[in-house]
Amino acid sequence: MREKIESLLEEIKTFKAESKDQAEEFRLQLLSKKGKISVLFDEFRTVPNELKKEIGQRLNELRAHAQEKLDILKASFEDREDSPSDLTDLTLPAEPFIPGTHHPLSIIRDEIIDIFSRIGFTVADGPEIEDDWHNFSALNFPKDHPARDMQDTFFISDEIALRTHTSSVQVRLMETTTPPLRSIMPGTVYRNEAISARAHCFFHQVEGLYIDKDVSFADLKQTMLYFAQEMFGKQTQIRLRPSYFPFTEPSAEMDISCTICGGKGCNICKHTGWVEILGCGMVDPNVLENCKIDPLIYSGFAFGMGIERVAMLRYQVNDLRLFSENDVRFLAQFRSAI
Ligand code: 2NM
Repeated sequence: MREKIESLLEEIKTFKAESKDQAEEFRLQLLSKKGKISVLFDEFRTVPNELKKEIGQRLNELRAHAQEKLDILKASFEDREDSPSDLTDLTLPAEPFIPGTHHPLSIIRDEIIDIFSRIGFTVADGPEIEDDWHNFSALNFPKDHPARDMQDTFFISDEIALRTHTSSVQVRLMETTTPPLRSIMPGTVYRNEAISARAHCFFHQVEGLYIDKDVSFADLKQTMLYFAQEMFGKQTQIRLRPSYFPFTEPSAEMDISCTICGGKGCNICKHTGWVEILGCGMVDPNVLENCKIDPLIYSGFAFGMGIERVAMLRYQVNDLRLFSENDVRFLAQFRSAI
């Protein structure tokens, strides 16, 4: 009997539990009703009377020992569940937090909004799925204009298409607002084109509109010069070339002095010293009339630019597809100043 008690004591001392389950196993083997200690208590009845006092004492000590060991094991596993394990070193420096970046088109769009908001332009928004009136008819596009062709525009039905420019938002604004009005419209536009380094089936535009009494071409020119110098630097020069758009008369295309070579001639400007940046003009009186604005009282200018084009010049990106491929090696290079 003594030897059995001693060997069990040794067993308890050396027992190691790695988990809650193993602690429970310890309880079952030693302390349960059919466990090794209970068996010893049963055997105790056969111990001769003169030894009962000593053996009884040893048995009680053995049980207390086992119970104490079990309590310690249980406590250690409960602790581990809601407090850091021994492996957590709270003095280590924190994991570095790597912030994301803004998309280059978002950075440029926000800069354009910022530049125009400083001279009183608000931002307007409208639907990307448009009807024929807002995308074409109100804007003075003749019925047989090539832009109305299936080859150039994504039609959803006879009357409904994906907008091909954000001028449709300007029509909505003119229809619902009495001048003066001064807004820019940033947004995605869609054209049915084969995808290449220079063209895509969708791109991003900012168009602007200013209508009031006595708005002149001089106002347009000065506003465009202000924009070019804010976006590309104070030394930037502009030049306007006569052009044609259905919704403006007169119309012009605007070049800026090449930001790369400063006008001396390089690959970007194809050795001309100038790069095209936007289209603009005085809003055609037909358009004003279509939008219930009296062209005898009011006049206005409008302009439109591709955000991709501005971003390509600012960041010297030579392939339009990079903007929509979501390659992080490209995107991670852009950090917004704002
Ligand atoms: C351009 C170029 C020139 C333009 C005109 C209008 C509206 F609605 F007032 F008629 N919105 N945008 C416009 C004028 C757009 O983009 C190259």
